[in-house]
Amino acid sequence: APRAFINGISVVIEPNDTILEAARRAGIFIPTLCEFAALNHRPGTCRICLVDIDRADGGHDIVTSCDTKIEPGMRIHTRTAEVRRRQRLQMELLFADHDENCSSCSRHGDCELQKAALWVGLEGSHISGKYLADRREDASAPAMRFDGRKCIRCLRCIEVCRRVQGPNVSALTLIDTGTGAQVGFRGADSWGASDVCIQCGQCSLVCPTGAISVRDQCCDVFDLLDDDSVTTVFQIAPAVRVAIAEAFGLPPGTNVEGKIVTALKRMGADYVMDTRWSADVTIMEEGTEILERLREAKAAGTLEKPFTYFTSCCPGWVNYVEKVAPDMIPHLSSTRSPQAIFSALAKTWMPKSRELDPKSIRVISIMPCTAKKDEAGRKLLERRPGEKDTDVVLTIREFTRLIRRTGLNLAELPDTAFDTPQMTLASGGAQLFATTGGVMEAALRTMSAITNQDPQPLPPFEDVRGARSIKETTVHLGDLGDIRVAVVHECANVAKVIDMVRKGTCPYHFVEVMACPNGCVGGGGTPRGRDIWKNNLGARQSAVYDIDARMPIRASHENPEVIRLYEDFLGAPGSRLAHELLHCTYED
Ligand code: HC1
Ligand code: SF4
Repeated sequence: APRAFINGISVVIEPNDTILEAARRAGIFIPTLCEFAALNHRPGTCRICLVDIDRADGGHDIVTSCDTKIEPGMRIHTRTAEVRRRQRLQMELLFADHDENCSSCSRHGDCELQKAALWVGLEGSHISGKYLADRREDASAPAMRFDGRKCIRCLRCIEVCRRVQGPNVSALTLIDTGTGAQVGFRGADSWGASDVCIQCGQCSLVCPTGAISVRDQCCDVFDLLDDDSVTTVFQIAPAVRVAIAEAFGLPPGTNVEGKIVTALKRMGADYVMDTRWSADVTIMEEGTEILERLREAKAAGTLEKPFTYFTSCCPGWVNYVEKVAPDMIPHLSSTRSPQAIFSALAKTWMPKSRELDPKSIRVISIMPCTAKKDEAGRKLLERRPGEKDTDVVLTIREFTRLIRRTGLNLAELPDTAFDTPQMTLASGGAQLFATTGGVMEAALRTMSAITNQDPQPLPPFEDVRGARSIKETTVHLGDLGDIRVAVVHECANVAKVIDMVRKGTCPYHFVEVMACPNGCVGGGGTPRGRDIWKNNLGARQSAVYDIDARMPIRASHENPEVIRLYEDFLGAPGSRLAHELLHCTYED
């Protein structure tokens, strides 16, 4: 195989290798900043990854290693005095146009720019902030925040948005030119006015600095915890327990459910409960809704040419439908998400069954998701004008800050059980919600048990497991016969399905869509870091399947605390009260 020499070490060259790629394969470190391997992104804008190449005439070329092809016989040096001098200069120039206000930055303690400064041995930032261009700050969006004075124009955010959510979203774009060049919002003056951004937060996961962050609501939660007249009810999303570990130095996928409960109890939480319980309720409502539609179609003889129904628990996907594919609104299930169902019942059933003052209750959800903040603010989910069922949503990253601000280290905490089986006890199916394919698998367990009158827990629906972008399977549902379903994650992949629905050629009766990579375990509110994005999702997904396999109840309809909800309060799935509290309409 052809070879070259880096720092005197002979390295193998693969076709089309850049110097950076060959170096990495050989375990030789070159500092980089704008480059992002998981997106195959190397815009060459930061110019930190400089190396020195010996020329045949005895001279030297200093080049960027991320976009320079490595040639056989090349002699490359990564740490010459000249390379280090230029890297430091490059770094100083980046800081000249950076608001280096680290103490209040969202990236404090976890900043790629600071890391790069360390790598190049920055000695002093003599011109830091001296040439700060007039860049915007934007706090107009429900979840996402932009601070252009922290942006280093690596363009990762623009790339991740286009790649994950597709060209119909592509909400971020480069505006202006020269020194004024900055990230802006396609077709809009502000983030809040964007009619394509779905608030999924993927951009915040890849941003190297504090330029893109999430509205921080930690203080809102401390205020509620401090207020003696308030009953705080926390709900923990299915994905949170397996997606926070990295933030406290634990291996990805570690289940820290019991530690989360301990942390919240030490903060003074009144009730710590589980969104998985309401995920089981979602399955009861959605399953009943879909089965009813399928029975109607069978009676009308139209089952062969299905009317496709989509799940509606992912708020990024719901935003996508409303913003870029509103003709799909009639295809969305009317069932609210588990977050919204939990909150509606915490404000209605819970005070009744526990003799609490409903006015004292505040619901705080801990979510892997940024778009859940947006969902919580939806007008169409208000029972009375201005009254929100979900009071505050904290992403995992905010929750991490909340824990640190309380002086706790999650990794060292003992386990505590959730408060109560009521509004907590869950099936394995509910845990599956955290991964792509999980809502579908949970729904299939219940729908097939009901229609096939099979009391046994079902084997795994292997075809909807894993991380392929589109998965499909056929299930036999009693006298309804064979029903076709599909599972999609990342909105970029859903365009094909929508296209088929529009053309009348879609073969699926029921489709699950999650906007984020691998579903909620890859949500925009999960721990961020260059080596985390996409790389840790497999471990989190396996943890989800593992928890499900160990749970005593596997299917939503077998959950005694769900059965009790219907006996005690709602009557039956799809009842009038269930419709009033657990279903919704969408914004046309
Ligand atoms: Fe999700 Fe859901 S699974 S959307 O991915 O349906 O956020 O975890 O809480 O609501 O249950 C997120 C996760 C979450 C809802 C549930
Ligand atoms: Fe400091 Fe990094 Fe924030 Fe810039 S982005 S202010 S360097 S912590």
